Amino acid sequence: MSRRREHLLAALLGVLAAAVTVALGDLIAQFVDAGSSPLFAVGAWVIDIVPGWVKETAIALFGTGDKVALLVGLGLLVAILAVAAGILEYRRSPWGVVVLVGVGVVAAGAAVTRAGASVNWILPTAIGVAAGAIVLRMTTDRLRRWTRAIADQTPKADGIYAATSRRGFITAVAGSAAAAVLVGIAGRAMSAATSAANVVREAIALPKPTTPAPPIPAGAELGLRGLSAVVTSNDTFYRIDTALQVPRIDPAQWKLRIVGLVDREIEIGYDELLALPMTETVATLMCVSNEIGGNLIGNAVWLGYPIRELLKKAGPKAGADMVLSTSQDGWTASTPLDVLLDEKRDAIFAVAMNGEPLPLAHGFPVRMVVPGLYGYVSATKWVTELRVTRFADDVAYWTVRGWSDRGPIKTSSRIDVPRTGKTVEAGTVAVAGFAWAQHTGIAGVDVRIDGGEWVPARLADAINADTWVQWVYEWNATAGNHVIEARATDAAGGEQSGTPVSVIPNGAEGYHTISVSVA
Ligand SMILES: Nc1nc2c(c(=O)[nH]1)N[C@H]1C(S)=C(S)[C@@H](COP(=O)(O)O)O[C@H]1N2
Ligand SMILES: [Mo]
Repeated sequence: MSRRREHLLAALLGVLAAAVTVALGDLIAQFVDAGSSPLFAVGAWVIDIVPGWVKETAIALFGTGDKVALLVGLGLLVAILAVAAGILEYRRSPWGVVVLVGVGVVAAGAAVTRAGASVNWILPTAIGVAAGAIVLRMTTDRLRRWTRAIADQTPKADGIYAATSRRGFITAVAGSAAAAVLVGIAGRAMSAATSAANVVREAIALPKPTTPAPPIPAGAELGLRGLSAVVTSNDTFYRIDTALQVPRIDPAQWKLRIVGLVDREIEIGYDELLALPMTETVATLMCVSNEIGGNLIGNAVWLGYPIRELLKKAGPKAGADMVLSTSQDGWTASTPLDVLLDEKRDAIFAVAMNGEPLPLAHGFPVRMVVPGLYGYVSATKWVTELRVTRFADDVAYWTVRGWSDRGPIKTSSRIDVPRTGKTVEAGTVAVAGFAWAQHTGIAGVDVRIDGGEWVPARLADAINADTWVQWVYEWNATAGNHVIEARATDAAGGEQSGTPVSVIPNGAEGYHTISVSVA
């Protein structure tokens, strides 16, 4: 085979490996976050770092096609690098793989440094590069065997060896190419499904609340540096669920059914639900897996329809004591029936979160929000069915896995500032955090320094009894190392327990304790 032909084939193998890398990275990104796709992450990063004049020239040249131009440009760059990697791997293995990994490191770096990224954003690039490297190694190896077989032909083997090597090479290339195409199609199809769901979501006109929540008191937010905001934004709100792939539900297809021990079954669609009188409520959602001091807790303004109204219409039968809610993806939660029927509790089918239709990851189009219960026994996202039943007859997803069948939230507190391990200056130091006892309310927070006397902190204004409350304690800090603890007391007189208890089976207990050095 001619040198030229060898190099041409090696270059194509580089392009094939790059295609595998990009396609698989894009598919994995659909499970992590669309923004973590290697090509898009690098593109977004380039947009951020190029000087203003380059951007303006690009816009002047390509107009609104500037982003397409950028992606085409990046594609060309990737192609050049891929050709180089293919030839290098063929001639000087493992240098081609080194080039591939090097480009991967840059792309992964671009991905993790995106706004809102987490370490998981490395995964699409890492997995893509790993697969690309395997393809590059394997196919260049097959090419080498084939060309060697042609060169080595002895009279006896007479072409047979060369023919088998050729077949091996073609099989490897065709297999990898087919895989790249299939993976690429799957990734794009999934991405299209998400954008379709997002387009539908963005077009929704939310109804005005018939029962609006009272305005949030200005004094609810202390506005201290390092203290989380009293209302959590949608993009910083914690997310916990078993969904590997966020369900994408078309509201036009969505139906909620109420079945089981009821006088009459009920079925309602999304538009019918939106047409009902909506209640607005502020409530703090929390995960039972939240460790002491953890951040699996968030507070939002919800808009929705009271669950009790639909339950009353269905007419629960005597003997029923539980509602098993099921999500589109088959997850279940067991919620006490009396809690859902409570006239004084805003348990709702929520359609909006902080003034927006529910984000896909937070349960679009409809989820449950039940003040006072941990999420695993109440906050069903993508909810599609409520079965009125009995605790004796049905069990929920997490109950089977060792968690309690009931999960009222425990009175607790957290210290946000100073951060544990920090050094602060002597003098007045604001020690501040949150306390919560959803649906009971917070009566006070006490702080204790170095195991001394408990002293009261100042509470910010409460939004309502269903929300967490900020608190602050002006500490006169003296030089040395200190241990600070916080303890909440709820409006029913219940005091946060200081004896450490693990999160399983029904929520952590203990004081959040931090250590700081004062200089
Ligand atoms: N469909 C579905 N809903 C779910 C879950 C789930 O795994 N699947 N997890 C629950 C748990 S354990 C919690 S703590 C809350 C978290 O809600 P968030 O992700 O909106 O913060 O959702 C609840 N709803
Ligand atoms: Mo949870």
